[in-house]
Amino acid sequence: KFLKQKSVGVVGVPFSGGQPRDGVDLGPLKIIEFGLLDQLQELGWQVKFDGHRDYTLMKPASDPPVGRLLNARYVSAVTESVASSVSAHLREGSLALTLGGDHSIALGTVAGTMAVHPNACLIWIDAHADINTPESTDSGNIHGCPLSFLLGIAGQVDVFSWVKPCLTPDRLVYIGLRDVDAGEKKILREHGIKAFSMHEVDKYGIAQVVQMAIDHVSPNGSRPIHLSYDVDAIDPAVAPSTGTPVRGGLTFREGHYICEAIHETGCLVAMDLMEVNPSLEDETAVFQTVTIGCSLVRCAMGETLL
Ligand code: B3U
Ligand code: MN
Ligand code: MN
Repeated sequence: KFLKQKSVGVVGVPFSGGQPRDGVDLGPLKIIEFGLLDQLQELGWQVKFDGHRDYTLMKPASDPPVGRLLNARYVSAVTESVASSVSAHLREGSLALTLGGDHSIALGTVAGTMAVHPNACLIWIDAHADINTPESTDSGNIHGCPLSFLLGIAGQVDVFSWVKPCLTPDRLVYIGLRDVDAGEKKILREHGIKAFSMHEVDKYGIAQVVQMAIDHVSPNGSRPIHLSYDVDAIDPAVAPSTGTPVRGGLTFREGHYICEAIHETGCLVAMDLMEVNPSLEDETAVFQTVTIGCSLVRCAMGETLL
């Protein structure tokens, strides 16, 4: 509905500066090595991929903490660049697919989407809420904070002055939450942000949850959808190679059902696949996690079981 042609621009972001564990920067390389681009072509997509950018060139020589925030200058520079890559693909009428990397990158992808589709809504699939403010974050890891910047509740942080508030609480919805900080719970409550935790997935079933989520952020299917998928939403028994696994997650099928249902809306304009870390756990675990990453993207882009 919102794309000019069946083409996808792929942005590979080998970046780990939003959190402390090495290896998540290898995610995009592994996902593409596993054949994702060919798989998308087989689904009928024209695939545009400029290769993996080397973001290490943007690393500042010195990047002391800004308040509690770690690597703030580096994260800011990388995400600003990602925002322009994503918006360039969207302006051409393509879907923008971003492969991470840690979830701080979504600061860039969502800003990029909103620059082209200001009315877009955001469906955030994650074990975590990623909505800490520079004041509320305990860890200082910016992958736990991107939504507070996008919503404009982060306060003034000069290093991130390029980020303009571009998201409103009514256009954000979560599925999969199960590890939310006390400060984040307060933010969700105060801003009336809709969230379907694993409790609601158990209670209503995934089909009803996805329907309610879509209806909430896109009444009458009127809005373009940005899907930001943190692989740690999936249960670690199924997708183990990720930096902050939390048990009690989405099953293999629940994780895929979300993507299938969002595809069926015909409104998907951008997708992120984040936090795949091929350096964690054993070879079997990496294989499982990377193949699931590929199949989640394929399902969001039209692969069906029949
Ligand atoms: N909420 C915690 C933990 C966390 C957030 N996102 C991930 N972990 N992956 C924080 O650091 O803000
Ligand atoms: Mn996340
Ligand atoms: Mn997470």
